[in-house]
Amino acid sequence: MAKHEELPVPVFETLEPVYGGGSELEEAQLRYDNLKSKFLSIFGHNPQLMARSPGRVNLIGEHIDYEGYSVLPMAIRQDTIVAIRKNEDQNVLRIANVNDQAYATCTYPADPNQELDLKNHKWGHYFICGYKGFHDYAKSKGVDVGPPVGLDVLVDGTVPTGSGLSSSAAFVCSSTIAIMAAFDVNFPKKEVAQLTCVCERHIGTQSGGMDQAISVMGKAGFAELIDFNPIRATDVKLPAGGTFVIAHSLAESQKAVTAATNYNNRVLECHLASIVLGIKLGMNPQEAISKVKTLSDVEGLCISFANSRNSSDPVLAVKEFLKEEPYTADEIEEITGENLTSSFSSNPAYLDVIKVAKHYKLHQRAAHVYSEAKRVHAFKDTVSSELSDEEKLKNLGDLMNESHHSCSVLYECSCPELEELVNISRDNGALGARLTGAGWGGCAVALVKEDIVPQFILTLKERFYQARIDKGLIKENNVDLYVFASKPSSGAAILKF
Ligand code: NG1
Repeated sequence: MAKHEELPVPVFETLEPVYGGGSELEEAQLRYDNLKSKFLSIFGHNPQLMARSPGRVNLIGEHIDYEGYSVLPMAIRQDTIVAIRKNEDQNVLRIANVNDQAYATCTYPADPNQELDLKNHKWGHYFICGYKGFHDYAKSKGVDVGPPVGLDVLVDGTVPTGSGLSSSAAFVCSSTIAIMAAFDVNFPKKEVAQLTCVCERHIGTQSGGMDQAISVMGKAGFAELIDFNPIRATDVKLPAGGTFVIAHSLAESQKAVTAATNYNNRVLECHLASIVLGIKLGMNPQEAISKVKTLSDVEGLCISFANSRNSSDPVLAVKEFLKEEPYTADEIEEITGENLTSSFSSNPAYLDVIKVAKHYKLHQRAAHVYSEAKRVHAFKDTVSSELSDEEKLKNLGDLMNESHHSCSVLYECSCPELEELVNISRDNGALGARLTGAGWGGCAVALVKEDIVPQFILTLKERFYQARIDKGLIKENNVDLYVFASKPSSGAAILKF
């Protein structure tokens, strides 16, 4: 039997296989009906098909996907649906949103080689990432999709934006899959995961691939251990009796806008840490600059060093060879023998980071990455161990707490609102709680025993959200959009009714 990741994106004619039954199915039915009738009234014809791709919550393994390490997320029920139709009469891409108050219709040329104007950020840019990505990939595979044609597109998203739940990947993946299906193509899921990871980088972030992989390959009832190079998904059945509660800190993390000081800054710090470690562990500086890209590239050298001290922990090399005080650019250039700007002249995202960075915390970032990578495997091993469900849940909670500490102290990607939320969660019965996704705002995820979930959510409402409702930050009737229990949901699908 073909492996899960080698299968094409599934095509369904009904909504049940995606949304199950009950109230979720009813809600979904309403959304699809609404999408279809709006499409008709905006564009004057029915959509050819629809594609949906979900958001995700990462359970453990933060900021390590771009370093080549496995992560353990699950798909959530919130998703983005893209309705699409080829329009040969118009040579433009017309991208509308059901929420037209917040997202005005965008128009782009049909040329797949167009460049995105990143200084003028528009929500439709994410669709164009998928559009460019599909065309580039089809070309690289020798698939002839004919000359560019116009597309009419209507989008409906329920993944809260800037929340660390991957609204961007849900949008890029559903767009790419809708475009792919509109051109009568269906690549295997692992190829879609890879191409969407690469094409989302057109938006300016150096995305690692976790979000697209889980969005495309998620499975109802399972979290997934996602490995990279090559991309692979392994089902992880979570122990009975525990539920993940997702809670929004209400601090919005605008990843594309803050990339130079936050997300891409950390990617560059890890890259620099790996080059410096490579050199300290015997590599020639030129070779390190040209060959070493990630901390996983030098993990073998770090482990060999650790072995000489009767350990297998790469963090030992970090402690030995990377100083705790931040490095200045001059200090790094002295080690590498090359100017930072010329080392990374082909990477505009890095150049933006270098322009504004005061210093680089190599020790802390590398210590986080190596220790977090280990926690992912400890999490997976706990789940498949012989322990009782009760013991498993306790251990998973402890690992989540350790992960949060590392994100907060070593990776510095938390914020006061997330700290408050995590502390309230732990004080009120969570077995573990941590920020999820990129951080600097967005959501926390807490592991909570099933029987206390309603009480737990109520307490969060009282202790965290009420004050924010009083300040007018959110509306009382909307609070369920910001705090909810989540089950592992299904991945991307094409819907042809
Ligand atoms: P979110 O939380 O969706 O911004 C980002 C990256 C992931 C991963 C996490 C941190 C993108 C699209 N996603 O996720 O690849 O690096 O941060 O673990 O850039």
